[in-house]
Amino acid sequence: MTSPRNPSMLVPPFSATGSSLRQISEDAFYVINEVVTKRLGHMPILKGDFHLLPMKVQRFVAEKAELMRPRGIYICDGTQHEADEIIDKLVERGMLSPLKAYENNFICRTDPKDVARVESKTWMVTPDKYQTVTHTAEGVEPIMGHWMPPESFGTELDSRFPGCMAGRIMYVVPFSMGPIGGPLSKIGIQLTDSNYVVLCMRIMTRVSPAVWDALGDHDYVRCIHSVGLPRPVRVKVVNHWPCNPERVIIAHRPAEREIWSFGSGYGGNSLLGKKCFALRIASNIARDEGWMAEHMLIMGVTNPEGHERFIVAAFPSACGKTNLAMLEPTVPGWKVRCVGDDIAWMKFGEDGQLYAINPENGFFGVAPGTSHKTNPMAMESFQKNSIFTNVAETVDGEYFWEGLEKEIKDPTVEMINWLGEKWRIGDPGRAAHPNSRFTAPASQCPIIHPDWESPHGVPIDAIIFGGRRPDGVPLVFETFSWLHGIFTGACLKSETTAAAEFTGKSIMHDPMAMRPFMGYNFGQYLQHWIDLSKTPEGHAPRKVPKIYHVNWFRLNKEGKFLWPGYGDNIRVIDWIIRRLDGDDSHALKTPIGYVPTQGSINMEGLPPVNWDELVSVPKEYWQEDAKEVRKFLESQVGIDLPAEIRHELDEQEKRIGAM
Ligand code: GTP
Ligand code: SPV
Ligand code: MN
Repeated sequence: MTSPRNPSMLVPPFSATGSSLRQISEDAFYVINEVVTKRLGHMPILKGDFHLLPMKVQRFVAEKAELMRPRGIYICDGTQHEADEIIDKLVERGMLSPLKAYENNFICRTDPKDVARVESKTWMVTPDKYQTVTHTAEGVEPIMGHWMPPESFGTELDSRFPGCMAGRIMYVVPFSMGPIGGPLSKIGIQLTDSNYVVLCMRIMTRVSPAVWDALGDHDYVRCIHSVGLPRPVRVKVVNHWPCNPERVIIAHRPAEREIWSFGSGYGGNSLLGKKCFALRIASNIARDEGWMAEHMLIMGVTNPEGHERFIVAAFPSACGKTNLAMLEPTVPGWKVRCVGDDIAWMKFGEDGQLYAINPENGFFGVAPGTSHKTNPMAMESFQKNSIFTNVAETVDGEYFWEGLEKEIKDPTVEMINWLGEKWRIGDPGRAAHPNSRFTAPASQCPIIHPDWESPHGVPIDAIIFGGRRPDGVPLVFETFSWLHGIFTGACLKSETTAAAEFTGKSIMHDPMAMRPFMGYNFGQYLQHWIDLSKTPEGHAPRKVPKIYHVNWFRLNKEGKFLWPGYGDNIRVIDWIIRRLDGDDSHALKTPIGYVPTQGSINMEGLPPVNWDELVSVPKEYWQEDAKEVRKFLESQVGIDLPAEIRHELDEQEKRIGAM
């Protein structure tokens, strides 16, 4: 199938099914090294020394260059000098513009067709369908995992990748997820024809020649990305943002540790270290190696007595991870320090304690709603060296988005909105796209934890799940056990947000906040969680963290949030930490878990809060929920549902039935 947009793309000899996946064998590579070099002769090495790359990388690069036919190869070193060079070029071309009010900050607008992850075009490719998805009931489409058979994948690749970089530069980006060389870290190499992606990868991951040295005999994840618009371009490129929205595909081959992404330059579609590698591929590696790759923030919380605890929290996209990770406590004496805001890789140590690292190097955060009032630490993080995508820009060279109305110097100032139109506060339409983002180095966060780059990670004492739940779900509850906690995570639901392609609001299941990022069969994933709590023979007993559920988003009858949220969430964390410390005097047992008793959450200094509504566990709501959850787990997970979780389902149903 040739793309009507790109008639020039299908170049022989790449027309046969599966040829995009052709690999040069190691032996053959040595023999044809010269040939490869000759082939590469048509593609000048614009920067770096190809022959100094590890041999297996040379092979990967040569193979893919031959397939995608860029006009040159550029081996990135991740330096500031390199970034400056690329930025200058992009500014000249009009793709980036400097935000003059800050130091080294840039703004960019995408093609309005390329603004978020595209779940419907994101696939896992495995020989057996049930490696990717669960055995759902007859006629029920699985919502966790999106399977494509290898044969179709070959065809899809062949209709896109051959010649797809024609006339563009192929950047080779060596990166580490986690501190370079760390025991929990992993290496990736991304090939991309997007210089915006190069700039963002440099912020979001550790891009450095040191990665080549760390690689040694280790495996690495092969990341292949193209905006999918070879030159000469026969369509109008909008906002100097090349992409090919009709032809988008983001496909993962977990067994091969390989990611193929085509047609989009945006976020999780193109910064392949993030969701594609650190969650979908890494969850596969983690299962094989006995650890966990989760969609979780990591925070260190110090109480007024000076004792620090580390907590991870899994909320679906755009449900408050970045905000909680950098929370500025409204209660005196408390201190929060950020280890990570989106992804946690966790492993039980020899001492039986669970440790977590943040595999990322930066924040790719939701801009709207971020302000000095809601998240001052994020604001401080992006005052320099950051990239803003799809926000508005004032004539004074400042960024603007919904939520900054009260902080902007001149509220009547003229702006260019994310669509490139003149705009002022009060005008119809929006300043920024709801999924507009800032990309900022984590090291610039004033409260980044001193151990955030500790190669061994930080010790985790609690896991929190949460989502946007306008009705029925209390502010916080503690689950009864590790298994009940896993069950609660498996039943996680949230209102849809703009972080994916959804429009309109509805409550959707998002198990473990991993629905869009599930790398393998969800039943096996739950089993993996269960198995991890079991102590291997001859080892120190495993200490499993306590598991909680929070909901900052419950609404009153007028549709207003019942809880102030943001910095006041420390009050909930305080309760959680007192529970961890063994104080059980402040909790009421309900069928879904322990909820705080009145007075057990510090409300000092808060405007009046409707406590009863905030923490109630309404009988009708939960009886309905119990039915819905049974139907969900039975139809979606079916025979793959671990017996232990089925037991939790039965028990919770009984408890709710007896309400
Ligand atoms: P991803 O980067 O997509 O994974 O999102 P995230 O989970 O990091 O969400 P983030 O912290 O960026 O918050 C998303 C939106 O939720 C922002 O508009 C926030 O202002 C809003 N938000 C975050 N925390 C709270 C809260 O406690 N209460 C309320 N009402 N809104 C919140
Ligand atoms: C999310 O959607 O959970 C994000 C943004 O963190 S993206 O990187 O686009 O996936
Ligand atoms: Mn996320």
